[in-house]
Amino acid sequence: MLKANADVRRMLIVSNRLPFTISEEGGGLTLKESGGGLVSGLSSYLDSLKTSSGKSKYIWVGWPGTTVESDEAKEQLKSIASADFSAHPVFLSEEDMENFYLGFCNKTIWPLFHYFPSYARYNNEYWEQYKKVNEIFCEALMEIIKPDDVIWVHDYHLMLLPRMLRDKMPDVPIGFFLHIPFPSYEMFRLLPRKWGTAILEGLLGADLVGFHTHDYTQYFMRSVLRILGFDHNMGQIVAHDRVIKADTFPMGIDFSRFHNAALSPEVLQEASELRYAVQIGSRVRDEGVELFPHPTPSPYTEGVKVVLSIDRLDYAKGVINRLEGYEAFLEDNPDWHERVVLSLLITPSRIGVEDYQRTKQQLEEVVGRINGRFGNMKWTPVLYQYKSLPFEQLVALYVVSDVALITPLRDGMNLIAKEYIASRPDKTGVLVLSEMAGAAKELGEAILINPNSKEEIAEGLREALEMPVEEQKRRNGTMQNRLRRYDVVPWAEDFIQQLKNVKETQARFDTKRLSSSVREQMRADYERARRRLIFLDYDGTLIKFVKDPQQAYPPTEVTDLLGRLASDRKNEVVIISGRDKETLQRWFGDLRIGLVAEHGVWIMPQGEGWRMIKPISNDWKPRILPILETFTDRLPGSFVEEKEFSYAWHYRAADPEQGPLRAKELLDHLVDFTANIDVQVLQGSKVIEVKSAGVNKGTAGMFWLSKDEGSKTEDSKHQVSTFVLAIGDDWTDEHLFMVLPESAYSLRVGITQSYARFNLRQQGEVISLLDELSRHSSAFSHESSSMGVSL
Ligand code: GDG
Repeated sequence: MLKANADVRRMLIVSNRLPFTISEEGGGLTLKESGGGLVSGLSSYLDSLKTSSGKSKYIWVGWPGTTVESDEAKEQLKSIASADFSAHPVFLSEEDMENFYLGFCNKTIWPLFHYFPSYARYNNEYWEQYKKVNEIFCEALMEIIKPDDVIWVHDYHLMLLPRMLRDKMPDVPIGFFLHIPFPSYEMFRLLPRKWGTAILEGLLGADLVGFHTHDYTQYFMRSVLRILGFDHNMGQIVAHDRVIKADTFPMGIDFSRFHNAALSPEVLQEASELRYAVQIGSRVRDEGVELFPHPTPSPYTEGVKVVLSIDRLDYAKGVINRLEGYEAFLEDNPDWHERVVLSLLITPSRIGVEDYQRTKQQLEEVVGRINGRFGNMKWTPVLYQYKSLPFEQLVALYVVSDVALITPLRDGMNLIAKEYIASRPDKTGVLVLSEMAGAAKELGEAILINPNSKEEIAEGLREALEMPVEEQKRRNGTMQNRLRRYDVVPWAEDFIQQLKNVKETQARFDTKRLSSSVREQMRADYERARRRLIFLDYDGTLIKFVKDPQQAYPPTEVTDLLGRLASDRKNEVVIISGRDKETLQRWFGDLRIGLVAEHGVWIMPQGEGWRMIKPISNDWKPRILPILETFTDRLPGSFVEEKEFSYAWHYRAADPEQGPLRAKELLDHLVDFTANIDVQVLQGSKVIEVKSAGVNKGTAGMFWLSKDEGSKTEDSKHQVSTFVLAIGDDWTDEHLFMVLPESAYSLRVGITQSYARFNLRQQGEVISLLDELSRHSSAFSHESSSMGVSL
């Protein structure tokens, strides 16, 4: 069984980059741990996945960050990566990376998913390369994967991988987590349809798809509905033949790592030096305790404050807006001149993408403008660094900063905001945070601003700088408690636990799934039976649904199959449908089978004419029709089908979101309206039926079943009398399932709760099952018809 802490199963973590950088020293390769949110975040969780003997129970699979040419170097790297980092490298050439990483990942997906559609390039070569690299990852995984492994795929570089793996490993647990926003449908649909479809299908190859916020999860499910047509119920999606879950897991940080580092002597020393270096004051206060006595008095006034800004170089991080907000703040608040500095740290990133280089130039221009405009010999308003700092220096920056100003235009989560709060052991400091960052959903006590408004940034900054210490502590205390509780280990454990739950849900459905042993038994019972009664629903059971029900006439494959079954004289085949009797007559009239129309209003035993089981009236029809017509007018793509004793309001061809809403409204309306009329209102698959009460598929089925009572004979040897099989796909078939004898084989198509004894995953399985039975008919029973019970 898959356990949350995975001490039984091995975990394969798959991400674009492995958590180290490679350098060549003395002719050999040296691997050094690299930073980054995912890496630093996950490492403490992964540490918990060690056996008692210290052996890792995980393998990290990804690109090692550089092109490795020779086979010898590849082997060397493989063995060092495995020994030192428990990692398995995926080798990619520079050309692979060009169109894949710099291309599709960072010029198509990244801008689009961060709401920069004008930056997005739609280049077919990028797409082809994206597919190819996902395949390369799949092959690399197949080299090491074992059936008992748990796979956790990370981020937008590998959205096709879950499906590719699923095709090769149908049962292996696969989780996928997206670290960036999933955009709204309007943005996602900008992708060419073929790509968008493949990406969604790719993700649905996983068992669990996770996002940082509820909005991203909802947007994903909306795209799945609108593009693939799969609806969801509380995040559970039944796609093709599997249950998949989409859910929200706001990623946590390694809280104590930052918190403890902020108290460590090395970091405090570093912070003290920083404070001295920027000459902004002589002390960091920890509830009144002086931590850093300063050797010389500061040239600045006592109250000088540091405002922190740290980001990877990225246009989505909103650094230019931030600088403009800071500029507006300095403009509006001359009293703050010389009393505040903005410490701007930009970490190099995606060097080869032009949009990033442009962003760098622009932001450097604005830094120059602000310093030139407001600065003087004593004061540099923006202290700018373009580099990556070691961990201790990073935390030291968090420690010395009175305010963190984080204003991304879009950000999946933003870990810097969380790390800043965690690195304030005395609970002072103020976080000014963009409401466009996923982190804003959890950090409501921060000053939330809209990053598109420099006025809001300026005002937020002023409020932060003037916030009383008690208020700072109150807010940070609440945020720290939250971040401490749901830090990265519970986050990862929660994800893996949910993955386990999905697997259990799938297994529950699988227990009702027609297994090969039950199928074997069914075949044996079928063969031995003296008489066989086979009830088959039509739409969704014998054929797939189509948008226009009149186009759903039976293909030859189906009529041939029914003909074959019916030609065995032991068999009585009954099509039991909601359709009108004329259509059924036209389509199946030539076959030697029984028919039931309008959900049981009309029956036609084989070789006889149509008749009603009991007299029913249709006086109610003129009152119902106007209601249905009104709803038809209001929902393009819907229409009313009139039958003798019923109406069907179809909405399969309507908008997939609006359709169910209107259907619910109509249903409520009809239930109220028909309270005193002798009709029943049924909800089928994308159809609402109103029909005369008193008959249903169950009452119709009873007609054939009760005939059987009179003719019951038991084979003395096998104790088998009538073999009853019923297959249907929607809840109108449940009426039939309910009246069947216990020994009957009742099968519901689709993964859903049912009175049926067994589930078939998809419509195609109905055909193969009947085909198999019909071949048994032809092999064993045709010529023995004289032995059968006469029908
Ligand atoms: C993506 C999503 C989401 C930064 N500079 C230095 C440094 N860092 C570390 C920080 C932090 C990480 O890098 C940055 O994480 P972010 O969350 O801010 O942003 P992305 O890199 O864009 O990450 C983002 C994240 O994935 C996780 O799901 O939150 O929305 O875009 O951990 O500490 N670390 C060191 N020196 C630096 O100079 N040592």
